[in-house]
Amino acid sequence: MIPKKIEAALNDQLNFELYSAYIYLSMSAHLRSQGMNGFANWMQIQAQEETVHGMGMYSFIIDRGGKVVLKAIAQPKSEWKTVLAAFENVLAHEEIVTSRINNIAALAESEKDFATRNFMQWYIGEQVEEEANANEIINELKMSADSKQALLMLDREKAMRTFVFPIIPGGMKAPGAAAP
Ligand code: OFO
Repeated sequence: MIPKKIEAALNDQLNFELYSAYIYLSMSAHLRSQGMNGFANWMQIQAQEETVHGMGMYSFIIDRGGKVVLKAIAQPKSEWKTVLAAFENVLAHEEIVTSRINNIAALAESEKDFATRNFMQWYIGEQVEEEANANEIINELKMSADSKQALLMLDREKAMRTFVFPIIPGGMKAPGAAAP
């Protein structure tokens, strides 16, 4: 049985992951309105990944005998001055997510809930990747600061990103995956 404190923390983080999805979907919509369809594609895929991150927590809470309680998702911003500003927002947001994930892992340790501590390990690794990805794109955008042509090339490159279902040990199985 999952400790109540952990159940509450995971339900909060489930909400925050869906909020992340909402932010990135909003960025995607904004970027499309600016004709930046490649960056918009990148953000849309990011939103899909965040939904799976949230669903990982959804499945884990249930598998541990807890109850999922869905809360309201906060309204995200809908405008960013530049593509760079949007990606700086991504990085700032992911840094918040990292600290929340670390806090849950620390709580699981203090509660001696090693199943949750083990489950959180995937998210800890994922956050390293999330921050690195945002940093990389911020650097690319800064390097292309004065060149519309460079920005267009980056936009075309980001159009190539495709969705790969994240496999989270202990989380939701990929659609169509064989039952264990
Ligand atoms: Fe779920 O990693 Fe971003 O928020």
